[in-house]
Amino acid sequence: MTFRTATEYVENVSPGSGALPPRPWYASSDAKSLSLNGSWRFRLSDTADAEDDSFAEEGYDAGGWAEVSVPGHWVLQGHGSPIYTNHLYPFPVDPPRVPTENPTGDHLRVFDLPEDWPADGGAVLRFDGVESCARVWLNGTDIGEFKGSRLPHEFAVGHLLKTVDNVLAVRVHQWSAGSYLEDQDQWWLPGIFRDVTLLHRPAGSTLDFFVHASYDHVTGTGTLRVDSDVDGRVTVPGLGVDIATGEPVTVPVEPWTAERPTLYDGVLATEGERVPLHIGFRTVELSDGLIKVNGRAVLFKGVNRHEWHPERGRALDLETMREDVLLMKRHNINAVRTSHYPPHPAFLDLCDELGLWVIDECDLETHGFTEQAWRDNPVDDDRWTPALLDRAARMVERDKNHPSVIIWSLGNEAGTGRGLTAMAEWIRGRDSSRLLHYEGDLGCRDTDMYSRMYADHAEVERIGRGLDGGTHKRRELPFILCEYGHAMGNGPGGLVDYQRIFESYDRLQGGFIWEWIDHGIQDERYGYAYGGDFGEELHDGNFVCDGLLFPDRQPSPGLVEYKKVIEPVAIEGDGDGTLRITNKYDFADLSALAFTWSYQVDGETVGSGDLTVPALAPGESAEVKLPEPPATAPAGEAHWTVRALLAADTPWAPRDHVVAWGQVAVSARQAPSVAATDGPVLGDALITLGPASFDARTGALRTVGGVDVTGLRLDVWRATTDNDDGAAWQTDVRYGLLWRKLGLHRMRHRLDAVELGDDALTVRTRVAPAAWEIGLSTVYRWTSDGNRLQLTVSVTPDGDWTVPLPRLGIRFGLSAADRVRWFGGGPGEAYPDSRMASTVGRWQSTVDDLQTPYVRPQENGARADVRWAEIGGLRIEGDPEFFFTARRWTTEQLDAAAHRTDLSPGSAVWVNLDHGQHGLGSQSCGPGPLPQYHLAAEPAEFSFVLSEAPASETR
Ligand code: IPT
Repeated sequence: MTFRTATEYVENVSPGSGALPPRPWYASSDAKSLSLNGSWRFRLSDTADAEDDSFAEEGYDAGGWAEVSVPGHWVLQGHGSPIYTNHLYPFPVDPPRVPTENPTGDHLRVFDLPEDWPADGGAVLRFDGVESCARVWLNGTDIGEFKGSRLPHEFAVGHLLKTVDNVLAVRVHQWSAGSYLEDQDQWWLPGIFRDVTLLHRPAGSTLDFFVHASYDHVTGTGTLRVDSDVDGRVTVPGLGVDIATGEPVTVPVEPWTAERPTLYDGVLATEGERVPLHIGFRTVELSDGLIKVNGRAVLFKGVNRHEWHPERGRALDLETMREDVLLMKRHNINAVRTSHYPPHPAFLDLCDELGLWVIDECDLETHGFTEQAWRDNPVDDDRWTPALLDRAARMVERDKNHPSVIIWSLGNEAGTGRGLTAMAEWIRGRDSSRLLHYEGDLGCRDTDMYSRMYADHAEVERIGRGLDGGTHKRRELPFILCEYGHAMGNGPGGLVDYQRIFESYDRLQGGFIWEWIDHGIQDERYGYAYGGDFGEELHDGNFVCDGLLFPDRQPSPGLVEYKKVIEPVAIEGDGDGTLRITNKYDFADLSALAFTWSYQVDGETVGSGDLTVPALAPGESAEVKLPEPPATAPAGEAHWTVRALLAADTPWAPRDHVVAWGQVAVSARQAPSVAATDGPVLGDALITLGPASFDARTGALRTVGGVDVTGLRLDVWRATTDNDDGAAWQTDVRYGLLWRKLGLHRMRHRLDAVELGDDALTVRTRVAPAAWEIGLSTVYRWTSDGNRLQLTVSVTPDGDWTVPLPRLGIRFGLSAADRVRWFGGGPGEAYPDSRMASTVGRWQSTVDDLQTPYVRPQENGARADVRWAEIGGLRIEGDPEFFFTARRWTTEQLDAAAHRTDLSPGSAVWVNLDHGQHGLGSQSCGPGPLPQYHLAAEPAEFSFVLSEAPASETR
């Protein structure tokens, strides 16, 4: 027997039925609306058809049901669990069928109309986002069902409304045919996760309107035409415009750009309603093979943004959205790709208002089909094309009036197919004023730009030179990296190397870091949970935590680095008293910035003032003379630090916010030197040398003055980063794995000799892992002038070293330490290929604050270029400068931890002083560190001078 069940719609490829045609999202000036957000009654079933639809009927008693917050995801409110898989479908691939186990949430809300709700006109019920499929009843009447999780759906409901006790029933299925189109790399989070709103639609109000506002950069005029399905008038008081809908007008305007987002407020007045307009005039075009806005090529300094909140998932409130935009603006980011679905529409309002270029991406990804060589891919199967076109239309119609949106993207990682071409054709037919993006279209058949993800530096350079081949069409097109710089864990490294390439070739129009924020879920057990923490049978662990922000939106060092790498003003010099200042904005001159100088000697500021810099036009450079160094400056290592600050408050940051900076060394550093005047003296159990004592048998350092030191020895291991470990599918060598295979995390230290010379204590060792013949002959040479102790470490590799070292330096334990002071790079961590943001200066911190809290613990917290540091009563000077790290756990403990909560402070503080670190790279989903950032296993010598710190404040 075959039968059609009442839930047949769930597995139907159709986008749904009953909904109104899509249209823009806006807050009407005068039509009433009623938010239906809040607490709803909720019942969870295991299958789509476990319950009949009687709950939708008036009078149904849901008093015994649970409650959930709408917008929200039920799995984050105590009902079921989130699932993270990355690209694998968490159910058998048999499109469009989904499993019988299909968590289904019945949602119920009873509402009264406000007293002033007009009796006339219609009403529309709007859902801004429901994952993944919903059926809706109002007052017992089935009004339709829909799929398309991050897209709006509206239903005409005026005829069903009552003044009181309206019963709105929504049945939400976690899995549906739509799930096959929504295989983005993120948590699967069912629920009504965006707003639900009832909108009054007065008679004679517009349903659909399209604001066309272009800018002619030659004449400086804008042309406005507002098309509306209901005739009306358009007024823009700031421009003296008062025109009929459908009628164009050309007037002098300030254009809209992400750098200067000029919006003109206007009104579209139809017989029934006044619709507020925020008009930005700009023209997007492909010309001379470049993406141009208002006649100029744009360089994208972008990020990929998923919507994320550590407690609320993808149910973002307005403040969180605003925080995202403010954080982007404050970190010099000028573009956002809404990976991989249209965001909450209010986010685009913020992009219009505060200024960001937007690639608006459709809610479409079928990545899991890659596992079957893309067979049965819905985008190449005509049965699914109506669903794809529905998705394209819902995005374009909703977002078409945003000046910030300059590019439509068909989706992400959906292979290739006729359905994508159909989407592209439909979009071009509907909106010819924007460009089209889709990364999977390698021949650029349907797109206006060649786009790739994670291409390495060399390939990007070849593309810049036009040597990448490809179809004829592609060779004529500009290039963007829609994803690069995989910000998982510690990293990404190599950003500045990409930026230099972007800036060298016109064809390269920048890129978008993957990604904005870690999708960690706040969790009592772990701090932040990631894939596998909810018992998923398939998952990709912490691959879901790969953002520039930690889940709580604290900027990671990767974001601080990116801000520096993409700063819009270059401040460079070579210490000869002049600076070269370059305006790297695409549109703005430098008049919004004020420049300051300061002069540091040994990291202490001894003078400061304002610097006059001409209001350079975009692309222009000027030589600017620095003042004379302050007459009072003492001798020492000196630097100029020059900053470009906001000259006045802006909507995104206050006056004096630092936009760009540069530091120029004036004089070289004097390396520490210790005259070897003392000799080692052998006692009963100890050897003494100057202020220090050593174990007489092993030569191990015991004390420096009153400071106990334990376990000082060569160290080459770091708790591997996500980028060291690399992604499983990477074909390039992954050093994290090789290092572990070779046993660099379990080096043995063989003692060969303890030699007492006239002026030195020499300890000879060989450091090597079990099972292998490779090793590091390591000699520790100790000397002293009676007050200070110098250690010179000489390392000579022996055997066939085919891998670089993770790190090279010494480590030791201190019994007590809290405060740290240092002169060198700071305030944050830095690694060889991520050190642009590190500023030379005097810094201080606590040991706890030196830690960077990566969601999965790993190597972190190294301060670069350290001249000297004081910790635990010890002063350490380096020759040459070194990387400084201190933590309350060992590297082994850090390496073993899976979550922050696995780390608990011990009594000792472990200090690493590194002569070198291997670069970070981006191999968790991209290229590893460039060769110049490899820490080769080769002969090395470095030294440290140890003494008691002058003040006890660093104990
Ligand atoms: C790429 C995806 O587009 C993105 O969603 C995310 O998964 C990212 O990788 C990794 O975090 S796809 C990958 C095969 C390059």
